[in-house]
Amino acid sequence: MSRVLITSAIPYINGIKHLGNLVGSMLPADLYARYRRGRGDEVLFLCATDEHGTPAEIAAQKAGKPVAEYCAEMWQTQKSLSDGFLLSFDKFGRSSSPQNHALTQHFAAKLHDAGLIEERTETQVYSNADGRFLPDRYIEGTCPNCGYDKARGDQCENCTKQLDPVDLIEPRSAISGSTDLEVRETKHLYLLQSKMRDELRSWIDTREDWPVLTTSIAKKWLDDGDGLQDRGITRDLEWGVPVRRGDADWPGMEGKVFYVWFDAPIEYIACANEWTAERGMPDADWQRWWRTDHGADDVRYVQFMGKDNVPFHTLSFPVTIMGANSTGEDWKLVDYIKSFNYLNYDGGQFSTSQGRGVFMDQALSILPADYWRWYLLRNAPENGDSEFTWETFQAASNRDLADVLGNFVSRVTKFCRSKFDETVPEGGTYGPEEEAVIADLTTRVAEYTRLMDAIEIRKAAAELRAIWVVGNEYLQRTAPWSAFKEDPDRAAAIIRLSLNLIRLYGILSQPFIPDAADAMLKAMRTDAAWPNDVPQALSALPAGHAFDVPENLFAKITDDQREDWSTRFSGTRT
Ligand code: B3M
Ligand code: ZN
Repeated sequence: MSRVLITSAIPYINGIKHLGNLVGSMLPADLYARYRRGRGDEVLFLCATDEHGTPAEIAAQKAGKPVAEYCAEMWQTQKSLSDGFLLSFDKFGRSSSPQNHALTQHFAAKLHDAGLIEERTETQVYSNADGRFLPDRYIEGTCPNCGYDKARGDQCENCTKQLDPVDLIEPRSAISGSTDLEVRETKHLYLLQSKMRDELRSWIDTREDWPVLTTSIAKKWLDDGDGLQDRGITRDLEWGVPVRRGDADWPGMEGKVFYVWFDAPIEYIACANEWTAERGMPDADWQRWWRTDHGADDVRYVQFMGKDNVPFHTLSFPVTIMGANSTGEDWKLVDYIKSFNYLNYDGGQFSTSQGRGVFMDQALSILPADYWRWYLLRNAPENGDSEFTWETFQAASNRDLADVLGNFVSRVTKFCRSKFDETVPEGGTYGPEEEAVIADLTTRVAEYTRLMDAIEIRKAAAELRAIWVVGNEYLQRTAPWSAFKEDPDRAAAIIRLSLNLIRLYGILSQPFIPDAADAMLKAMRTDAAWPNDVPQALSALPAGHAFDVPENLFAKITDDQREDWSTRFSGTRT
C-alpha cells in the first residue's frame, strides 16, 4: 500500500465555478483520488476555498455583504456543489482558517530567517477616485509582455506572465474604471525568489516524468531573464492573513496582509491541519503527510491545476518550501504536477466575470453528476484546449453511457430475471467466446490501470469505454436470448459471465461515474476489490449468488432537451 497526498488548486471564493474550472483541477483530482483508493492506497485528498485578496473583496462588495460573511456563505455553496459533483475531498477547507493564518505567519518567519524576505519601499498605484491603493485585481490594463488589454495587476491571463500592478500599460481601476491614478510610496515585503533560481532549476530539470505542459511553463519563467523576479508578498488590504513574523509583530507592516498567492498554497498544508483539528486528531496525523521528518518521506504528493496556476506551483510555492527547509525544517515538496489547458464553451471562452458558459449549480439542476463527469473527463483539456458543445455532450452521454454501459447492464439483469431468476445462473461451461473475452479484458484492464497510474485521463476514458464495449459486443455475438431456446445451459453460462462483467465495470468505472458504479455494485451485492487478476475477478460472483435488477442507469438526452439547454445557456448569466 502506498500513501498518496492529492491536492486540487483551491477555487477562488468569488462565486460559483464553471465547468471549465471544474475540469481544470477538482474533477481530475477526484478521479485520481478515487482511483488510488480503489487500488487500496491510503489517500489524503484536500481542497479548499481561496478566500483572500482582491477577488474576494470585490465579490463581497458586489454582493453588498461584509467580506467575512460573504466568504462563509460562498464556502457553504461551493461545498454543497462539490458534494453534488461527488468530489470526494477528505477535507474541503478554507484559506481563511486559523490554521492557515498560523502556518502562513510561520512560513514568513522562516523565510525571513533564511534571508529570503526583504523590506522594500515601493511604489504602488493609488486611485484618487476610489480613495485607496489598487493592488492586483483592483487594477487592469495592457500586458507589457503580450499586449493583451485585459491583463490584471497580478497576472496576465493570456500569456500567464506574473505581473505587478505597476507594470501594466494604460492602467485603470477595476472598481470604478477611473484612470485618475497616481503612484505613491509604500513599504512591502518581497520574497527573494531569484536567490533560489539555481535550486529551482536543478529541481525542475530533474522532474523528467512531469507533463510537458507543466515543465514547459515552469522553464519558460525560470529561463526568461525576469521570470523569477522577486515578488511582493504583502498588500494594503483589510481582509487576509495579517503580516506577522510567526507569533511576533512585524514592525512597519501594521495593517497589511499577505498577498493571496503567498497564503493560498500554504492552505494545502493548513487544510490537512483543519482535517485533523475537525476530528480531534493529534498534529502528528497531519504532519505525517507534510513533514518528511514525521513520516511523509514515503508519501507521493500529486497536485492538479489549470495552466495559469503552474508558475505559482513550480516556482513561488517551492521557494516557500525550500526556503523554510533551508532553516532546518522538513516540509514535503510536490512529486508530480498534473496541469490542464482550458475548456472552451461553444466557440468562445467560459468566463466567470461575463457569466458565460455552464456553472456548477446550473449543470446539476439539469442532470446528475455522472453525466457531466463522464463527458468532462473524457474530453479533459490535457494536450490542448478542448471544447464543450451541447451536441458532443448529448452524443457522448447517449452513446457511451446509455447505449453501451446502461444498455448492457439492463439487458443482462432483466434477461436473467425473466429466464432464470435474480441469482447468478448455474449450468453450462465457458468456451472459446468466453476465453477470448477474458483474455481481451485482461489486456485492457492492465492498460487502463497503466493509464490511470499515469493520469492520462482521456486515454483512460477511451480504454474504459472499450472495456464496456467488449461486454456489449460479446452479448451481441453470443445472443443468449436465442441460445436460450435451444440450450438454456449455454445462455446460463453467457449470463454468468455477463453478471461478473457488471461487477467488473462497477469497480473500474467508479472513478469516472461514482453513482452509477455504486448502483451496479450494490445491485450485484458485491465488494469493490480492484481486479488485479482479471480471470479471477470474473468469477467473483458464483452461480447461486443473488443480485437485484437496478433501475436504468442512464436516460438518453433528447434533441428537445439539447436544444432547450443550448438556448438557455447561450447568453450570459445574470
Ligand atoms: N485560486 C486560482 C484558481 O482558482 C487560485 C488557485 C490557488 S491554488 C493554491 O484558478
Ligand atoms: Zn500577457
